[in-house]
Amino acid sequence: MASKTHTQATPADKSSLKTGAQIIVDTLIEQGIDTMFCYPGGVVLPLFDRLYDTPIRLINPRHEQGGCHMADAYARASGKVGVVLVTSGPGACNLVTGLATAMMDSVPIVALTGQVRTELIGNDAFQEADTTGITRPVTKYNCLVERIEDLARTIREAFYIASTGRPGPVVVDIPVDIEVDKCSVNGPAEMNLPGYKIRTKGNARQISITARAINNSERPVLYIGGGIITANASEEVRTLAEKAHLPVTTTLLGLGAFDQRKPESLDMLGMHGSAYANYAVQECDLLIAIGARFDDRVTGKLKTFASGAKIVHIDIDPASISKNVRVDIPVVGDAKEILIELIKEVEFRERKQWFKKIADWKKKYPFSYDRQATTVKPQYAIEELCRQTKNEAIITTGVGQNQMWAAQFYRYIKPRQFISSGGLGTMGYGLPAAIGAQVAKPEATVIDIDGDSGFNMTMTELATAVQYNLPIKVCILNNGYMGMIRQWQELFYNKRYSNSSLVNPDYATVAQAIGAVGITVDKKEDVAKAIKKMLAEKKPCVVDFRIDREENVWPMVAAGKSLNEMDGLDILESLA
Ligand SMILES: Cc1ncc(C[n+]2csc(CCOP(=O)(O)OP(=O)(O)O)c2C)c(N)n1
Ligand SMILES: [Mg+2]
Repeated sequence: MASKTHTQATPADKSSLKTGAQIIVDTLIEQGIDTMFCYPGGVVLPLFDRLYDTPIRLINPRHEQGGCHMADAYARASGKVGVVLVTSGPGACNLVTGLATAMMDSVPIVALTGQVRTELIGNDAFQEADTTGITRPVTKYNCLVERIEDLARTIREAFYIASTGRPGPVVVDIPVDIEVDKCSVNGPAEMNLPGYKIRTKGNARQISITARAINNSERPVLYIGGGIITANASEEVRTLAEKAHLPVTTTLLGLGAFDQRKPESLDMLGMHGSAYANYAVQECDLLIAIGARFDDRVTGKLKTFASGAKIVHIDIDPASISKNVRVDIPVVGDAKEILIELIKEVEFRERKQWFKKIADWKKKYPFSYDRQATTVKPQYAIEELCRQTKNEAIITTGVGQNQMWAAQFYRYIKPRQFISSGGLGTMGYGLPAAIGAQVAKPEATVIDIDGDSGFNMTMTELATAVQYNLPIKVCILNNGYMGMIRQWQELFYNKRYSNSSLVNPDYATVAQAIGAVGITVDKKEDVAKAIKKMLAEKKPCVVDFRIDREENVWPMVAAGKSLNEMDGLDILESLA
């Protein structure tokens, strides 16, 4: 690779000559980056060579998808931007699922991808892929760096775009010749984003109208999503709920944004949400949505969703207002800033009848399961996990039944505690997410509650946890099925279990072969002591819970049904 020298129009005495790789490293350090998830390849070797001498911690996943999920969970657990670095072609292509996962859940990631030499782009060069073309629909922003003079500015812009407004993943594609070229650098490059504007301060009039609507409401419900966690606005939500006396339900991604032990908590709403949250939403006269996006798993049939309610929507993203559900009072801006203003104007109201009605629903239809059963019930394992970790662990999940039981039976008390792929529903997320969260929070107990099938997808990352001595725990709720698929086939396809049963390896043996600890639990009476042993382990530890194979998740709003048309209520009622 021939090295070229470029100069910027700056006085030579104040500037210094740097390679592109050095500029990247300096910009990353300037951005406060201390950890990166990266996988090498030919076109990123100049950069890896520079990174070798920096204090930045480099974590090497076993697959780029895993690395991207690690960066994603690192961001969710810490509130910082997750950074991933991969090579061109196959490396960049392997990021796609991870980027789409982050995009759907508004998670800030900066992905640096190597690209073939500028002169070879478009030539079907070795390991060439059109990375910006491939990743455009799954990123908030992406670009190819075409001149070394643009490099520092572009990376700064990437961090800014990823982390501001509604956050999301950003890809910066860097041809290898730009890594080795030299450029004279004079101070930090200024960002240039004239078209990118973020409004954080909410309209004062709209906020007053919202406050009045709350003060007049007899049957309000606060419906909060992951945006509350992103905006670090949990404290403000608690103050609002207490001051105005509002019941609070959260989305899957909102879990942890409101302490579920509090009396105002309605727990999660939606397809597998609580009956009391779903009924309350359907019967409320005012629905105040904050940092949530009316996802179809939340609303059920749109036509009948909260049909008697006036709807307030507070969100940083103007594009999400009235996208799925018509909103009466929109307030665009940062949730925390808006809540601070809103709190000043709301008044306490008793709402005795409303809270009595909610208490009755709670009593009649609690989340429940057969506690007398002699088999290992997944819900019992999670309740025991919650008890032994005192509600304090960081929980990551797979997708499917395991994810829904983790949402229903662990009780979350603080933000950034529940880390799950909500929007995309990416199986295989749980294990790499646990690794990313553990890197971000070395002192925390981090547990992946996973499905057998989801674990199968990325279990190779257990070797990453072993290599970096990360004491993550994995609880596989092993039903030998793609359980959620089997549940749908049982209910809607006449029990024809087409392609949904699995022949699995012995996970404890697999864990041991990789250098982790493996435990198998096939008796109910062994659950508590296995969890105790797992929590005391310093090594990564996998517990294979051989659960009741045909256990279902209840309640369930079947696809296309209204939120109040839940199946399984008779089961919950009989177990209450
Ligand atoms: C990558 C990916 N492929 C397919 C699906 C569709 N899907 C949703 S849940 C599920 C089954 C999950 O099985 P398992 O991981 O064992 O979890 P369980 O439901 O049994 O707890 C499948 C295949 C998905 N969500 N993600
Ligand atoms: Mg399963």
